[in-house]
Amino acid sequence: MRLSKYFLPILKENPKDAEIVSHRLMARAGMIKQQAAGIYSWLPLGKRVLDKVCDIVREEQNRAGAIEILMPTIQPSDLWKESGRYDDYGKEMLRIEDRMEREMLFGPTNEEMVTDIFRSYVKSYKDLPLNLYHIQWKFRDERRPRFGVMRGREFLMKDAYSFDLDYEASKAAYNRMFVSYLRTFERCGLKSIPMRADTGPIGGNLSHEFIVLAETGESEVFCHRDFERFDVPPADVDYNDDAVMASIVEKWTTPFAATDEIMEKEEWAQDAWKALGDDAKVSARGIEVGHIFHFGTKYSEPMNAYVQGPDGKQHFVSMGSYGIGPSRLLGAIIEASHDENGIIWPKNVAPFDIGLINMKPGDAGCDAACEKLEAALENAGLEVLYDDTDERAGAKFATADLIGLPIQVIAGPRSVAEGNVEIKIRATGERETVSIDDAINRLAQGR
Ligand code: 5CA
Repeated sequence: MRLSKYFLPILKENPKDAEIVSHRLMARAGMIKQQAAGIYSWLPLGKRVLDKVCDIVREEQNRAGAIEILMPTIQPSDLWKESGRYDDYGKEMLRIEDRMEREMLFGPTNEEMVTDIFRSYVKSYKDLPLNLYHIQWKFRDERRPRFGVMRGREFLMKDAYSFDLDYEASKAAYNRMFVSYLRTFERCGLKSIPMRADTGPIGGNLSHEFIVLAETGESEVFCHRDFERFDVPPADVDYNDDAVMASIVEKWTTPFAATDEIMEKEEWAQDAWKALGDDAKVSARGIEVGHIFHFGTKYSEPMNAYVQGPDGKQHFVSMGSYGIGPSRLLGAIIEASHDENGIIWPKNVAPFDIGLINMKPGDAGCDAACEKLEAALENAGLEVLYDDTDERAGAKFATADLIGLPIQVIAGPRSVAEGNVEIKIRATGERETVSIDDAINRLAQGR
């Protein structure tokens, strides 16, 4: 992609209301534009990263056996009246009336709708287990939308819903999602810690939040230092083996970890925290990037979602729901990975792999070198953003650091005359002069 033909509206100033670094950097790097409180347009650079995060989320959901569907953003109120949540949800729910004066709403979550899909088609335990997910925009009329995409009113959510015959099977489904979350966040370049959590309006009595530690996190969290050295399960972990899944969950839930809400409410948590030695204690702020719930028959009973069991009797299905906020994840990734000059994208979610900087467009040598590099790197399957604009070199460097592509390749007239370019690693600032052919070979091979 040539920058001269791209749409990358860089801002020089920080937006006034941007309290945290990820919000400032996303706005300045031309990733998002606020349209109303907590409502954003996604500009090309932001959209690319959002898509990459969604691809990772999708791959890991599929790997764990979940099946993708797409439910609408607008829902009829009837389903929510069946579950009893239409009144419970209060002002966070955006209620809409259509032209026939029917009560509709912009979905804040989809437990009711997916339960309706399930009960319409599934009648036998033989069709279980089933886990359906979608990645869709949600709306919650948050009292205090803030921190950019981190606490939006309109935000993207991956929400999965599992259906099983009984508690045991449902717990196995919960464990599969638990493991897939560890993998998902790690692939996004984040270390997440699962913590016992409050269930709020979703309900149920078993729930974990996946928390990324960051100074600007909204919740205060408490956990054991052991988490720092835990390895995330590999891609070929066997999701079909319930015992393997249970042992991973056991490992990751044994050291103490809890959010402030749990600490306030539960005496056992306060006692467990007090019992920890000072050197084992990590008390920090964290960002909730995922939240999983087991709530059994909370929705299946009032909504009559049951299957015929092996005993010939009808059983209300046991359910769980599993959320990730891809839009919030972008903020969390930037909070965890930036410096004073801008964003530092982890490789897997970077909007482009390489920023190619032509320091003197119009110079025959620079143009030829850049064109050669652009073509060769793209042929090798790398995504290149080629800065062929007439900006000053200083402004180009500042933009490259701000948008945070992992590698910069810099072509200036003097080095190009000697057949060389400079490679700069964004994360470390390391620079190296190499021949153009070496640069192509090394970058194409990912070295
Ligand atoms: N139905 C359940 C799980 S599918 C549910 O709604 N869970 S939730 O309320 O915890 O939200 C799931 C995830 O969505 C959160 O972990 C968070 O990553 C994201 N999320 C929730 N509210 C917001 C918000 N206002 N802005 C951005 N992301 C949000």
